[in-house]
Amino acid sequence: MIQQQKLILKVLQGEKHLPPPIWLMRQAGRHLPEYLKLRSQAKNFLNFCYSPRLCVEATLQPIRRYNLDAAILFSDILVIPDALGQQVNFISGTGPVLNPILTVKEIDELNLKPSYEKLSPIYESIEQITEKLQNFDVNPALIGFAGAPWTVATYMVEGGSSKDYQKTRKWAYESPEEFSLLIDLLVDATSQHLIQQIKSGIEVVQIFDSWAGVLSPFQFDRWVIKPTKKIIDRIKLKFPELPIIGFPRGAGLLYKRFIDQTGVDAISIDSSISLPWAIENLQKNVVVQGNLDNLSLMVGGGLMEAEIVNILAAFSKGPFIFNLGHGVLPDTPISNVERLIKLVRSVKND
Ligand code: 1CP
Repeated sequence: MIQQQKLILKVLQGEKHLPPPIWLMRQAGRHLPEYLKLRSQAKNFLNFCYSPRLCVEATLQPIRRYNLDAAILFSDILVIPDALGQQVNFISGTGPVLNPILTVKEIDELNLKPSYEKLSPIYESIEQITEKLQNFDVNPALIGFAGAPWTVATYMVEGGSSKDYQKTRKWAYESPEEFSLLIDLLVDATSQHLIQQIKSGIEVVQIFDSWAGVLSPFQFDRWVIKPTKKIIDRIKLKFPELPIIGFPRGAGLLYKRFIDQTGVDAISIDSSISLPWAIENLQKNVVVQGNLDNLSLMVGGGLMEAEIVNILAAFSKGPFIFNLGHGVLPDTPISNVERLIKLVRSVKND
């Protein structure tokens, strides 16, 4: 049987489609009761990510429940520091805790390449998910991902989550040559990891730069645009047709420079971006994805519905993928997600 090309892949090639395809950042995990149940089967979060049985199931859970147009591989951006030999722990109630990297000596002590042995269960999971996705009616595509070097570096240097990223930003100002050793290492590791994901069956890549918005424009060029462009160039050299979505969250007006200079096929916009500005400056050149406020989804009701209608009306004239401005929050009611999907899928071509 010849399968029709997947809707989200058509849109990523620049086709306009109503209703638009929909998937949600962080659709797996946290807000799903079935995930919380599954999660209790592994003590340690990274072990969960490295178990094909658990990873495959967590990836498929939101597809079974919501019939979305894409599944996103269940994994984490911090598998890269872990595979580079940095100690990474996820502590419940606290979040990730890493042994901070603060000197060139500590950068030198990292592995030059991410350990294939550590990451290979992820590639094995991708093969299994690809096979299982063929059994779903909506024909969902499989999205792979990695954190962008800047965002991953903030965790490696701060030793976990941060409010102001002071140590990382300070290092980048005080000694850009030293800091670039870490960024370059991450460019290599991230490119390899994404290429291996694609070889295993991933159909779309998203690069999460969740903390891109804390950099000044000059620093943004150096630590967000340039490393991202290098990763994209390396992927495109091997897989020129494979669509890549960039997500430099919080970049504001710099989103324009990001799409002009990195070579992304699509741009995921956060909720702060004005719709007319995005149509004029982004959607004319690339596919746009976004940008419902994740808090609006959590609260639901009439205001959420008005926002959804606005977003749909604004982006309907070009290629568009419905998504949030950031990931689904843990306390989001299932019924709000169901309402969102129903509303998006009820849009008609006029
Ligand atoms: O025990 C648990 O269940 C841990 C919670 C959890 C989950 C479910 C973490 C810890 N990571 C994940 C999965 C995850 N992380 C996915 C796959 C699930 C899906 O998308 O459906 C993805 C794509 C990520 C990506 C990720 N991890 C990002 C980028 C996206 C974003 O939300 O900004 C970031 C910044 C992380 C780091 C991370 N992982 C986990 C925590 C608690 C954190 C720190 C977040 C912070 O600093 O605010």
